[in-house]
Amino acid sequence: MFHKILIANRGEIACRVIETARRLGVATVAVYSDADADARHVAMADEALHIGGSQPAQSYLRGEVILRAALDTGAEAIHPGYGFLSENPDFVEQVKAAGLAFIGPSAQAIRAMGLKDAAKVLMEKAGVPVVPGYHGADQDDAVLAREAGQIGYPVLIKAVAGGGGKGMRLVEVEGEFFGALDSARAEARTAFGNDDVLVEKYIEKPRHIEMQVFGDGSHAVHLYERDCSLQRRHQKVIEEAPAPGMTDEMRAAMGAAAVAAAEAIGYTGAGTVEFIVDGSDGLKPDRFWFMEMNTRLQVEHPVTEAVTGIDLVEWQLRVASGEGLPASQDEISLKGHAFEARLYAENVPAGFLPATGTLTHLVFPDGARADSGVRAGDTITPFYDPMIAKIITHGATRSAALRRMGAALKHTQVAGLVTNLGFLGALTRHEGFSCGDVDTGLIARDLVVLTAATPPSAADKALAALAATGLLQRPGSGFHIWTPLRRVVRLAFAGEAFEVTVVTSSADEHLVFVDGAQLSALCLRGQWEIDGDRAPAVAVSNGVVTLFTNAGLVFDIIDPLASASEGGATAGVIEAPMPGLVREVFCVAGQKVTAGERLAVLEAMKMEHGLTAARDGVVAEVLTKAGDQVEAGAPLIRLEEED
Ligand code: MV4
Repeated sequence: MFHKILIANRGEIACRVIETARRLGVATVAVYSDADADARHVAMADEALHIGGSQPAQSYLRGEVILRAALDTGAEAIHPGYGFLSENPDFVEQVKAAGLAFIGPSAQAIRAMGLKDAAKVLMEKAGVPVVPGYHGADQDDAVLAREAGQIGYPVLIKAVAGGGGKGMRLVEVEGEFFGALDSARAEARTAFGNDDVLVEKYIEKPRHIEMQVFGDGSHAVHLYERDCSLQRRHQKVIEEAPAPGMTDEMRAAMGAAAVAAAEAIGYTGAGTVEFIVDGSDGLKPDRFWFMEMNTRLQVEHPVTEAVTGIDLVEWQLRVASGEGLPASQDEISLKGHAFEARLYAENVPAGFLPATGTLTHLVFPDGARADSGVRAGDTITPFYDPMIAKIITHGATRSAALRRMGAALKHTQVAGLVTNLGFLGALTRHEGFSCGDVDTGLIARDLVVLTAATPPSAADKALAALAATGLLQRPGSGFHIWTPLRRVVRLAFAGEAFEVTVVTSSADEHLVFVDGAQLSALCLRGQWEIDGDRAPAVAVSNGVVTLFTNAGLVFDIIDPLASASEGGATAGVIEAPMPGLVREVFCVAGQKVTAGERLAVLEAMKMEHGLTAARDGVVAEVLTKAGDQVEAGAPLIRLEEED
């Protein structure tokens, strides 16, 4: 076993590898870019080296700098994670030429699977079923068109150097072929510098089922399948193991094909053989075809770990350090069911646009595994994949595991930026998905209902208002109000402003008026209840209130400190509606003031807020001065009683 390894990656996978290495007593070296100087993986590693600028090309793709870092720190091996250099055969060769181990496959195996056409030829020779089609060297337009006609429409044109849908075009009828061919070639040329294509019969309503394999260079085993059909634009959203509806016969056939594929290229390490499956009439052993092989550990590997009880990173370290396969096929068993949901910083209503920002709050629930590269306070930057975490649940059955996933997502708390948490939750409640009826078109077909936003209830708005004024955070804070105090709070949800009136009779009891409703807010033994219902957790930061319900309801505080006006006939009192620093006082005793006139400025929640007079009157007392730190409810200015 190695004594020290360098992880040539970042984010959750770097953290994940470090965790296993630490458990095995292997020292770790992290590398980081400018943007990742304070990242979690840097903090977790035993050593960390800066390798360059934030853009991947300036850091995580700089093989020579990373190799130098490994040599300088005495690392014996490099773990590439996924993405970046993980499938770069030249890097593999450089690592090995420097006398270090690459924790992954050989350069030859990566090259063998790098081009789809060559990979398919290899697979046919190995007896692995490949999709009916043409993957020859002759790229003449007329030849390709003739082949497409012989295959029979619909066909798929695919870039041989492609992956993840890039350079791929579906052609339904002959008349569309040449246009689609030009378009696919143009995209492939731009994306891969290689515009060779192949043509395949399009498998209608396909499922994406992949087999985890592990090889020691001569033999390979499989660790069962994963179903990754829940995708949006070729980005996996929720993955699961095993595949719904899988039969023993089908699994045996797919497992044998995957092992044959791995052994055909002398595969070493963790790999995934992807199949496209015609699930239109259930899973049949004669209806799956080789798609491609991913010569790396994949993002979704945790679901395989959950159902097999095997730590794939441990296997990677053990086999890369010279051990044989840690288990025989018979020793690998399947237990229960697992799901993985990919939690992303993305603006779902805006078409899943990647989002950036600082995580002001991030809490994962018990009962689920959460692989994350970030913590509360960290920033999701535009330089890298905006993944926040992978949430993994396991159960004895698919429904138990899915229920646990639904609960885990419900109790995942994220604030500070927009996420796809609501979308993930909606998927776990999707009827078709819930009963295992999955295919790669599911999300596209039901996107509208899956991305529908849940508007806040009156109780949600009431809770947000209490939080905005600081009253929620300070139940029983001991201040006494001699008369009920009335506050008007202005908030906005999804850009739509609304007002909430809070009438406070004690620190633990408020009446809240919103949307024409009157609600009671009570704090009993430290737990708030709105109209008798337990209130969800809340976070307030930077003028934003986040309710951790419905995947996170986010309210902007428009003016949390609208004038605190008097209820009843006694003199008006301007109070500090939340703890803060008195920045300025604009009035003195005896001064005439008018309703709405700004009398002081309080700095709270990193914002400055004007405190205004609720009515015309004369200042009776100024009870504070600039520089005072004041508690919520502290009286600051008192107006003379009205005649
Ligand atoms: C296919 C296919 C159907 N028939 N090939 C998508 C990217 C890469 N993994 C290969 N992919 C597919 N290849 C044949 N012959 C369906 C997919 C596919 C897919 C296609 C269109 C839209 C979404 C998709 C999601 C997963 C797989």
